[in-house]
Amino acid sequence: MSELDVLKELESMRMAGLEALAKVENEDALQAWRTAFLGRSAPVMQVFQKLGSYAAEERKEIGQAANEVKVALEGAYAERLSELKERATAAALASESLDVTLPGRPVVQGRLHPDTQMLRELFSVFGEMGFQVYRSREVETDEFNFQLLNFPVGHPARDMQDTYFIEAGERGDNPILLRTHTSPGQIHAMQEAAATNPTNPPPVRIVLPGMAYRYEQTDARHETQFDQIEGLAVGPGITFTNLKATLSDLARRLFGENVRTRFRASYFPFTEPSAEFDIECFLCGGKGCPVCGGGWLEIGGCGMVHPNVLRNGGYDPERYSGFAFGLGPQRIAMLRYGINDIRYFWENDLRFLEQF
Ligand code: FA5
Repeated sequence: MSELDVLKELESMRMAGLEALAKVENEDALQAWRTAFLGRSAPVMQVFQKLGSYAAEERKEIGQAANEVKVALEGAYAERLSELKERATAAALASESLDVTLPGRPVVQGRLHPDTQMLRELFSVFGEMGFQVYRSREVETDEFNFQLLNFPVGHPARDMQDTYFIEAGERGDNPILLRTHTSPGQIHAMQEAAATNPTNPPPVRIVLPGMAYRYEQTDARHETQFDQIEGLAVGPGITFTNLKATLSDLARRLFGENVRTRFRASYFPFTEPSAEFDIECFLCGGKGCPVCGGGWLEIGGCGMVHPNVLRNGGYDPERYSGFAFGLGPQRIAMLRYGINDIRYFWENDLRFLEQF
Protein backbone atom coordinates (compact mmCIF):
# COMPACT_ATOMS: atom_id res chain seq x y z
CA MET A 1 0.00 0.00 0.00
CA SER A 2 1.36 3.45 -0.95
CA GLU A 3 2.12 6.00 1.72
CA LEU A 4 -0.85 8.09 0.57
CA ASP A 5 -3.22 5.17 0.88
CA VAL A 6 -1.95 4.41 4.39
CA LEU A 7 -2.49 8.02 5.47
CA LYS A 8 -6.05 7.95 4.06
CA GLU A 9 -6.61 4.65 5.75
CA LEU A 10 -5.44 6.12 9.09
CA GLU A 11 -7.81 9.08 8.69
CA SER A 12 -10.77 6.76 8.12
CA MET A 13 -9.69 4.70 11.19
CA ARG A 14 -9.91 7.88 13.25
CA MET A 15 -13.36 8.74 11.81
CA ALA A 16 -14.68 5.19 12.29
CA GLY A 17 -13.36 5.12 15.88
CA LEU A 18 -14.93 8.44 16.81
CA GLU A 19 -18.26 7.55 15.16
CA ALA A 20 -18.44 4.21 16.97
CA LEU A 21 -17.47 5.90 20.24
CA ALA A 22 -20.38 8.37 19.95
CA LYS A 23 -22.76 5.39 20.00
CA VAL A 24 -21.25 3.81 23.14
CA GLU A 25 -23.75 4.14 26.03
CA ASN A 26 -22.26 2.17 28.89
CA GLU A 27 -18.94 1.09 30.36
CA ASP A 28 -19.12 -2.50 29.04
CA ALA A 29 -19.61 -1.23 25.51
CA LEU A 30 -16.76 1.22 26.07
CA GLN A 31 -14.36 -1.60 26.98
CA ALA A 32 -15.40 -3.49 23.83
CA TRP A 33 -14.73 -0.32 21.81
CA ARG A 34 -11.31 0.05 23.39
CA THR A 35 -10.35 -3.51 22.42
CA ALA A 36 -11.59 -2.95 18.85
CA PHE A 37 -9.91 0.45 18.28
CA LEU A 38 -6.92 0.53 20.57
CA GLY A 39 -6.25 -3.18 21.35
CA ARG A 40 -3.29 -5.19 19.99
CA SER A 41 -5.08 -6.22 16.80
CA ALA A 42 -6.80 -2.85 16.21
CA PRO A 43 -6.09 -1.50 12.65
CA VAL A 44 -4.07 1.47 13.96
CA MET A 45 -1.87 -0.85 16.03
CA GLN A 46 -1.25 -3.00 12.99
CA VAL A 47 0.03 0.04 11.13
CA PHE A 48 2.70 0.36 13.85
CA GLN A 49 3.58 -3.32 13.47
CA LYS A 50 4.08 -2.91 9.72
CA LEU A 51 6.16 0.29 9.90
CA GLY A 52 9.37 -1.66 9.28
CA SER A 53 8.25 -2.47 5.76
CA TYR A 54 8.29 1.20 4.68
CA ALA A 55 11.21 3.29 3.47
CA ALA A 56 12.75 5.54 6.14
CA GLU A 57 11.08 8.76 4.92
CA GLU A 58 7.62 7.15 4.65
CA ARG A 59 8.11 5.37 7.95
CA LYS A 60 8.54 8.68 9.74
CA GLU A 61 5.42 10.27 8.28
CA ILE A 62 3.24 7.18 8.60
CA GLY A 63 4.49 6.63 12.16
CA GLN A 64 3.68 10.22 13.12
CA ALA A 65 0.21 10.05 11.54
CA ALA A 66 -0.56 6.68 13.21
CA ASN A 67 0.56 8.12 16.54
CA GLU A 68 -1.74 11.13 16.13
CA VAL A 69 -4.69 8.83 15.40
CA LYS A 70 -3.84 6.68 18.42
CA VAL A 71 -3.52 9.70 20.75
CA ALA A 72 -6.78 11.18 19.42
CA LEU A 73 -8.62 7.89 20.02
CA GLU A 74 -7.12 7.52 23.51
CA GLY A 75 -8.17 11.09 24.39
CA ALA A 76 -11.70 10.50 23.10
CA TYR A 77 -11.85 7.25 25.10
CA ALA A 78 -10.86 9.00 28.36
CA GLU A 79 -13.42 11.75 27.78
CA ARG A 80 -16.21 9.26 27.09
CA LEU A 81 -15.27 7.22 30.14
CA SER A 82 -15.63 10.22 32.46
CA GLU A 83 -18.95 11.22 30.79
CA LEU A 84 -20.35 7.73 31.38
CA LYS A 85 -19.20 7.72 35.02
CA GLU A 86 -20.85 11.08 35.69
CA ARG A 87 -24.03 9.88 34.05
CA ALA A 88 -24.06 6.71 36.24
CA THR A 89 -23.56 8.75 39.42
CA ALA A 90 -26.40 11.13 38.49
CA ALA A 91 -28.70 8.16 37.79
CA ALA A 92 -27.87 6.57 41.16
CA LEU A 93 -28.57 9.82 42.99
CA ALA A 94 -31.84 10.27 41.10
CA SER A 95 -33.00 6.79 42.15
CA GLU A 96 -32.21 7.64 45.81
CA SER A 97 -34.14 10.86 45.80
CA LEU A 98 -36.50 11.63 48.70
CA ASP A 99 -40.18 12.03 48.03
CA VAL A 100 -41.21 14.41 50.77
CA THR A 101 -44.88 13.90 49.93
CA LEU A 102 -44.81 10.21 51.01
CA PRO A 103 -46.48 9.54 54.39
CA GLY A 104 -43.86 9.06 57.15
CA ARG A 105 -43.15 5.77 58.90
CA PRO A 106 -44.97 5.67 62.25
CA VAL A 107 -42.64 6.18 65.21
CA VAL A 108 -43.20 3.69 68.03
CA GLN A 109 -43.82 5.79 71.11
CA GLY A 110 -42.63 4.74 74.54
CA ARG A 111 -44.76 5.63 77.53
CA LEU A 112 -44.55 5.65 81.29
CA HIS A 113 -45.62 2.58 83.22
CA PRO A 114 -49.00 3.13 84.93
CA ASP A 115 -47.34 2.67 88.32
CA THR A 116 -44.77 5.39 87.47
CA GLN A 117 -47.58 7.68 86.30
CA MET A 118 -49.42 7.06 89.56
CA LEU A 119 -46.31 7.68 91.67
CA ARG A 120 -45.60 10.95 89.85
CA GLU A 121 -49.15 12.10 90.49
CA LEU A 122 -48.81 11.19 94.17
CA PHE A 123 -45.46 13.04 94.45
CA SER A 124 -47.05 16.10 92.94
CA VAL A 125 -50.07 16.04 95.30
CA PHE A 126 -47.87 15.40 98.36
CA GLY A 127 -45.43 18.05 97.11
CA GLU A 128 -48.25 20.60 97.10
CA MET A 129 -49.04 19.59 100.69
CA GLY A 130 -45.41 20.26 101.69
CA PHE A 131 -44.02 16.69 101.83
CA GLN A 132 -40.51 15.95 100.55
CA VAL A 133 -39.54 12.67 98.86
CA TYR A 134 -37.08 10.57 100.90
CA ARG A 135 -35.68 7.24 99.73
CA SER A 136 -34.25 4.44 101.78
CA ARG A 137 -32.88 0.95 101.20
CA GLU A 138 -34.84 -2.13 100.04
CA VAL A 139 -32.48 -4.57 101.75
CA GLU A 140 -32.88 -4.04 105.48
CA THR A 141 -31.95 -5.50 108.82
CA ASP A 142 -34.47 -7.08 111.15
CA GLU A 143 -33.68 -4.25 113.58
CA PHE A 144 -34.95 -1.52 111.24
CA ASN A 145 -37.73 -3.48 109.53
CA PHE A 146 -39.15 -4.76 112.83
CA GLN A 147 -37.42 -4.13 116.16
CA LEU A 148 -37.13 -0.31 116.07
CA LEU A 149 -40.75 -0.26 114.85
CA ASN A 150 -41.84 -1.91 118.05
CA PHE A 151 -42.03 -5.49 116.74
CA PRO A 152 -39.71 -7.25 119.22
CA VAL A 153 -38.20 -10.62 118.29
CA GLY A 154 -40.98 -13.22 118.32
CA HIS A 155 -43.80 -10.64 118.26
CA PRO A 156 -46.95 -12.20 116.73
CA ALA A 157 -47.57 -9.13 114.50
CA ARG A 158 -44.57 -10.23 112.43
CA ASP A 159 -46.87 -12.90 110.99
CA MET A 160 -48.82 -10.14 109.21
CA GLN A 161 -45.76 -9.64 106.97
CA ASP A 162 -44.32 -12.97 105.80
CA THR A 163 -40.68 -12.17 105.25
CA TYR A 164 -37.99 -13.04 102.68
CA PHE A 165 -34.80 -13.45 104.71
CA ILE A 166 -31.54 -13.04 102.81
CA GLU A 167 -28.93 -13.91 105.39
CA ALA A 168 -29.41 -15.17 108.93
CA GLY A 169 -26.14 -17.07 109.64
CA GLU A 170 -24.02 -15.33 112.25
CA ARG A 171 -26.41 -12.40 112.69
CA GLY A 172 -28.58 -14.02 115.36
CA ASP A 173 -31.68 -11.89 115.98
CA ASN A 174 -30.72 -9.32 113.36
CA PRO A 175 -30.88 -11.13 110.01
CA ILE A 176 -30.80 -9.31 106.67
CA LEU A 177 -34.10 -9.31 104.78
CA LEU A 178 -36.01 -7.69 101.95
CA ARG A 179 -38.07 -4.96 103.59
CA THR A 180 -41.68 -6.02 104.03
CA HIS A 181 -42.90 -2.40 104.10
CA THR A 182 -41.49 1.10 103.65
CA SER A 183 -41.89 1.86 107.37
CA PRO A 184 -38.19 1.22 108.29
CA GLY A 185 -37.53 4.41 106.29
CA GLN A 186 -39.36 6.27 109.09
CA ILE A 187 -36.54 5.37 111.49
CA HIS A 188 -33.79 6.26 108.99
CA ALA A 189 -35.41 9.62 108.24
CA MET A 190 -36.00 10.51 111.91
CA GLN A 191 -32.48 9.44 112.97
CA GLU A 192 -30.93 11.43 110.13
CA ALA A 193 -32.95 14.56 110.99
CA ALA A 194 -32.37 14.19 114.75
CA ALA A 195 -28.60 13.84 114.20
CA THR A 196 -28.54 17.42 112.85
CA ASN A 197 -29.76 18.79 116.22
CA PRO A 198 -30.12 16.10 118.93
CA THR A 199 -31.51 18.45 121.61
CA ASN A 200 -34.08 20.10 119.34
CA PRO A 201 -34.65 17.79 116.35
CA PRO A 202 -36.30 19.56 113.39
CA PRO A 203 -39.81 18.65 112.20
CA VAL A 204 -40.07 15.98 109.48
CA ARG A 205 -42.61 15.88 106.67
CA ILE A 206 -41.69 13.24 104.08
CA VAL A 207 -43.08 10.62 101.74
CA LEU A 208 -41.03 7.51 101.14
CA PRO A 209 -41.74 5.56 97.95
CA GLY A 210 -40.30 2.16 97.16
CA MET A 211 -40.64 -1.58 96.70
CA ALA A 212 -41.68 -3.93 99.46
CA TYR A 213 -41.57 -7.75 99.42
CA ARG A 214 -43.71 -10.36 101.14
CA TYR A 215 -44.04 -14.09 100.79
CA GLU A 216 -47.72 -13.78 99.88
CA GLN A 217 -50.32 -15.90 98.19
CA THR A 218 -50.98 -13.74 95.10
CA ASP A 219 -54.49 -12.76 94.05
CA ALA A 220 -56.19 -9.78 92.37
CA ARG A 221 -55.08 -7.47 95.22
CA HIS A 222 -51.83 -9.07 96.39
CA GLU A 223 -48.40 -9.46 94.80
CA THR A 224 -45.13 -10.70 96.32
CA GLN A 225 -43.41 -7.53 95.15
CA PHE A 226 -45.42 -4.32 95.36
CA ASP A 227 -44.71 -0.73 96.02
CA GLN A 228 -45.71 1.45 98.91
CA ILE A 229 -45.57 5.12 99.61
CA GLU A 230 -44.96 5.86 103.24
CA GLY A 231 -45.78 9.20 104.80
CA LEU A 232 -44.37 10.63 108.01
CA ALA A 233 -45.03 13.93 109.74
CA VAL A 234 -43.34 14.58 113.09
CA GLY A 235 -43.36 17.82 115.02
CA PRO A 236 -44.85 19.47 118.09
CA GLY A 237 -48.65 19.17 118.36
CA ILE A 238 -49.43 16.88 115.41
CA THR A 239 -52.82 15.16 115.86
CA PHE A 240 -54.94 12.37 114.42
CA THR A 241 -57.11 15.11 112.86
CA ASN A 242 -54.09 16.20 110.80
CA LEU A 243 -53.72 12.60 109.59
CA LYS A 244 -57.41 12.28 108.66
CA ALA A 245 -57.35 15.63 106.88
CA THR A 246 -54.19 14.73 104.92
CA LEU A 247 -55.48 11.38 103.63
CA SER A 248 -59.04 12.66 102.95
CA ASP A 249 -57.60 15.60 101.05
CA LEU A 250 -55.36 13.23 99.09
CA ALA A 251 -58.40 11.16 98.06
CA ARG A 252 -60.31 14.29 96.98
CA ARG A 253 -57.36 15.60 94.97
CA LEU A 254 -56.99 12.24 93.22
CA PHE A 255 -60.62 11.25 92.73
CA GLY A 256 -62.70 14.43 93.06
CA GLU A 257 -64.84 16.12 95.73
CA ASN A 258 -67.45 13.36 95.96
CA VAL A 259 -65.12 10.44 96.70
CA ARG A 260 -66.19 8.39 99.74
CA THR A 261 -63.45 7.31 102.16
CA ARG A 262 -63.40 5.65 105.56
CA PHE A 263 -60.99 4.99 108.44
CA ARG A 264 -61.34 1.59 110.11
CA ALA A 265 -59.78 0.95 113.50
CA SER A 266 -56.84 -1.42 113.10
CA TYR A 267 -53.57 -2.47 114.69
CA PHE A 268 -49.92 -1.85 113.83
CA PRO A 269 -47.21 -2.17 116.50
CA PHE A 270 -45.61 1.11 115.38
CA THR A 271 -48.72 3.34 115.56
CA GLU A 272 -51.24 3.98 118.31
CA PRO A 273 -54.08 4.47 117.57
CA SER A 274 -54.00 2.77 114.16
CA ALA A 275 -56.43 2.63 111.26
CA GLU A 276 -56.88 1.28 107.75
CA PHE A 277 -57.79 3.81 105.09
CA ASP A 278 -60.32 2.65 102.45
CA ILE A 279 -61.74 4.27 99.32
CA GLU A 280 -65.10 3.25 97.93
CA CYS A 281 -64.48 0.92 94.98
CA PHE A 282 -65.37 2.58 91.66
CA LEU A 283 -64.93 -0.67 89.78
CA CYS A 284 -68.14 -2.12 91.21
CA GLY A 285 -69.75 1.11 92.48
CA GLY A 286 -69.39 -0.12 96.07
CA LYS A 287 -71.37 -3.34 95.49
CA GLY A 288 -68.41 -5.67 96.04
CA CYS A 289 -66.17 -7.33 93.43
CA PRO A 290 -63.07 -9.60 93.30
CA VAL A 291 -60.81 -6.53 93.49
CA CYS A 292 -62.24 -4.85 96.59
CA GLY A 293 -64.05 -7.68 98.31
CA GLY A 294 -66.79 -5.75 100.11
CA GLY A 295 -67.24 -2.51 98.13
CA TRP A 296 -64.28 -0.66 99.70
CA LEU A 297 -60.66 -1.00 98.59
CA GLU A 298 -58.02 -0.85 101.32
CA ILE A 299 -55.49 1.72 100.20
CA GLY A 300 -53.23 1.78 103.23
CA GLY A 301 -52.60 1.65 106.94
CA CYS A 302 -52.01 4.67 109.14
CA GLY A 303 -51.92 5.97 112.70
CA MET A 304 -50.16 8.13 115.26
CA VAL A 305 -46.46 7.27 115.59
CA HIS A 306 -45.97 5.10 118.68
CA PRO A 307 -43.93 6.79 121.47
CA ASN A 308 -41.33 3.98 121.33
CA VAL A 309 -40.84 4.59 117.61
CA LEU A 310 -40.43 8.35 118.12
CA ARG A 311 -37.84 7.59 120.79
CA ASN A 312 -36.01 5.13 118.50
CA GLY A 313 -35.89 7.88 115.88
CA GLY A 314 -34.35 10.34 118.35
CA TYR A 315 -37.54 12.34 119.16
CA ASP A 316 -38.82 12.84 122.71
CA PRO A 317 -42.46 11.65 122.77
CA GLU A 318 -43.20 14.15 125.56
CA ARG A 319 -42.44 17.03 123.20
CA TYR A 320 -43.18 15.62 119.77
CA SER A 321 -45.99 13.67 118.17
CA GLY A 322 -46.43 12.44 114.63
CA PHE A 323 -48.59 10.59 112.18
CA ALA A 324 -47.58 8.00 109.62
CA PHE A 325 -49.26 6.15 106.78
CA GLY A 326 -48.28 3.49 104.25
CA LEU A 327 -50.30 3.40 101.02
CA GLY A 328 -50.29 1.05 98.03
CA PRO A 329 -49.85 3.14 94.87
CA GLN A 330 -50.80 0.14 92.74
CA ARG A 331 -54.10 -0.20 94.59
CA ILE A 332 -54.72 3.52 93.96
CA ALA A 333 -53.80 3.06 90.27
CA MET A 334 -56.28 0.16 90.08
CA LEU A 335 -59.07 2.52 91.10
CA ARG A 336 -57.75 5.37 88.98
CA TYR A 337 -57.50 3.32 85.75
CA GLY A 338 -60.07 0.58 86.38
CA ILE A 339 -57.47 -2.23 86.54
CA ASN A 340 -59.07 -5.36 87.93
CA ASP A 341 -55.97 -7.42 88.82
CA ILE A 342 -52.74 -6.21 90.45
CA ARG A 343 -50.77 -9.01 88.77
CA TYR A 344 -50.93 -7.17 85.41
CA PHE A 345 -48.47 -4.55 86.72
CA TRP A 346 -45.21 -6.51 86.51
CA GLU A 347 -46.15 -8.99 83.77
CA ASN A 348 -44.81 -6.65 81.09
CA ASP A 349 -47.58 -7.60 78.69
CA LEU A 350 -47.62 -4.91 76.01
CA ARG A 351 -51.38 -5.33 75.54
CA PHE A 352 -51.73 -4.04 79.11
CA LEU A 353 -48.94 -1.44 79.07
CA GLU A 354 -50.01 0.13 75.77
CA GLN A 355 -53.32 1.18 77.26
CA PHE A 356 -51.67 3.89 79.41
C1 FA5 B 1 -48.16 -1.75 106.25
O1 FA5 B 1 -47.36 -2.22 105.45
C2 FA5 B 1 -47.77 -0.67 107.18
N1 FA5 B 1 -46.36 -0.49 107.17
C3 FA5 B 1 -48.51 0.59 106.79
C4 FA5 B 1 -48.42 1.67 107.81
C5 FA5 B 1 -47.47 2.66 107.67
C6 FA5 B 1 -49.29 1.68 108.90
C7 FA5 B 1 -47.36 3.66 108.61
C8 FA5 B 1 -49.23 2.69 109.81
C9 FA5 B 1 -48.26 3.66 109.68
P1 FA5 B 1 -50.20 -3.08 105.29
O2 FA5 B 1 -49.61 -4.42 105.40
O3 FA5 B 1 -51.63 -2.95 105.55
O4 FA5 B 1 -49.48 -2.05 106.25
O5 FA5 B 1 -49.88 -2.49 103.84
C10 FA5 B 1 -50.16 -1.18 103.48
C11 FA5 B 1 -50.69 -1.12 102.06
O6 FA5 B 1 -49.73 -1.69 101.18
C12 FA5 B 1 -51.95 -1.94 101.84
O7 FA5 B 1 -53.09 -1.21 102.19
C13 FA5 B 1 -51.89 -2.16 100.34
O8 FA5 B 1 -52.30 -1.01 99.64
C14 FA5 B 1 -50.42 -2.35 100.13
N2 FA5 B 1 -50.09 -3.78 100.18
C15 FA5 B 1 -49.83 -4.53 101.25
N3 FA5 B 1 -49.55 -5.80 100.91
C16 FA5 B 1 -49.65 -5.85 99.57
C17 FA5 B 1 -49.48 -6.87 98.59
N4 FA5 B 1 -49.12 -8.10 98.94
N5 FA5 B 1 -49.66 -6.54 97.28
C18 FA5 B 1 -49.99 -5.28 96.94
N6 FA5 B 1 -50.16 -4.27 97.79
C19 FA5 B 1 -50.00 -4.55 99.09
